[in-house]
Amino acid sequence: MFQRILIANRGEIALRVTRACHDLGIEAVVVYSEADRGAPYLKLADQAICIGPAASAQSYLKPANIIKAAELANVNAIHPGYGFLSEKADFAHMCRACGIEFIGPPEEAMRKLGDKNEARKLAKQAGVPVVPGSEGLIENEKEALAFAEQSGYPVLIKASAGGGGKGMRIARNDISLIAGLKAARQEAEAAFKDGSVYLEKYLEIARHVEVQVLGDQHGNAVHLWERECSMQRKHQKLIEESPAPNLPAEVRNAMCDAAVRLVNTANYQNAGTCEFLVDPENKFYFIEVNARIQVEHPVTELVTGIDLVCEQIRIAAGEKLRFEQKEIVHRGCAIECRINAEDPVNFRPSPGTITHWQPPGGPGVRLDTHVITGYKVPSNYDSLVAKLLVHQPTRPEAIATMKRALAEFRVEGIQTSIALHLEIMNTSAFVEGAVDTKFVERVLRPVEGK
Ligand code: MV4
Repeated sequence: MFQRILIANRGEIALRVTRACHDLGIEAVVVYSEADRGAPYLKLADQAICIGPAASAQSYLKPANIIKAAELANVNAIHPGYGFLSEKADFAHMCRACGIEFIGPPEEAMRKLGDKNEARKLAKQAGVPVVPGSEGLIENEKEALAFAEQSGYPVLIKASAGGGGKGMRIARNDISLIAGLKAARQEAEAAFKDGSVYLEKYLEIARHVEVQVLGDQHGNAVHLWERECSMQRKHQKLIEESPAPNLPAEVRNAMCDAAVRLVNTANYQNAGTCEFLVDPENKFYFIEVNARIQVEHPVTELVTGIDLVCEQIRIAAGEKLRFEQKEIVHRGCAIECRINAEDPVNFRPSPGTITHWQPPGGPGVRLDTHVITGYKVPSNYDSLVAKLLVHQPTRPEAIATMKRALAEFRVEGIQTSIALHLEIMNTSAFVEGAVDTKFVERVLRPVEGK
């Protein structure tokens, strides 16, 4: 097992990984930018090293700075958390080339799955259903028009290198298809230096359900059931839960089995997530793989009792998975509300100093946060300040506990999404589990004229 790990991240996930290290008797070295200097969570690590100025591009996103810190602290491994360098195959390669284990998948699996067109090919190979789409990349307008002719509109243009909605365009006719093709290419070229795109039939109404997987270095892979992640706005998730409400058992089992087949086909290792769309007929379609630990991983920890970050570390250290599929039992219902420092009306970030912080607690409640009273939320990074989770035997009980916890939660000095979450918990469509990716704009913030 590793003696010392460097955590190449910040905020709540840096603290989450610090705690996993300490649970395993490993020293945690955390890095910080000048904007995070003096942050209270840094004191919980065994060592903290400054890696540069506030701008992510000059600190958390700078491989050379991270590796330098790792060599200075003489660590055995680097945990990238989520975001930042977590899905950069080049960074994983650099770490391992320097004799430092990257706590994540093999470089090859990251490269293959990071390319969404390649991931689609792998899924097909594994017998995993994908959204009807183009055979491969779209080279010209003629190919695009031919696919649209054959499948019918609407179609969705997707960037191979994309993710989280970047380089995506909906086309509802030939004109918008041709314009969208150009726009998506340009956006993807600018953002990822890769303008390649492919087409899918656009599913107007869909739920977003993802399956948590773990694979070890010895060819063993398991799933840890699913998370319903449809509650989002502008590609930022708001609420995640498990099990996915109103998902028939046979669909759920087939989706989880499909995720494991894909993991095996891709020779995937460590923690990962297979994302699916589920249409109104409960047909599921693979869309992409997230080759990292995700923000919402604690939802799965609550319903399975498995510490995913500890398992990531054990897997990277070469240990065999400690459980078989049949031993992974899903118990009860877990819900997570992402608490952001944001304006409740326009959802814009609301950074600043937290003058009062009174966290909720009690039975069935877990709060993952790096925040304490007096903490200053920097304006340089994303606005997540806490993840409020509940775990109860049934969904109605989980919702009741979430309402109790949200009502207890007091934050002053900044604006937060706490009230928004309370509103959602009191919305009948949410209570019924009638969620899809357009829930927020349709039910909560109906846009005039839409
Ligand atoms: C789709 C889709 C409908 N049809 N693909 C959004 C980001 C990327 N992860 C894939 N996304 C979607 N792909 C087809 N063929 C709808 C979305 C989508 C979405 C997916 C998951 C969560 C939120 C979403 C919000 C808008 C659109």
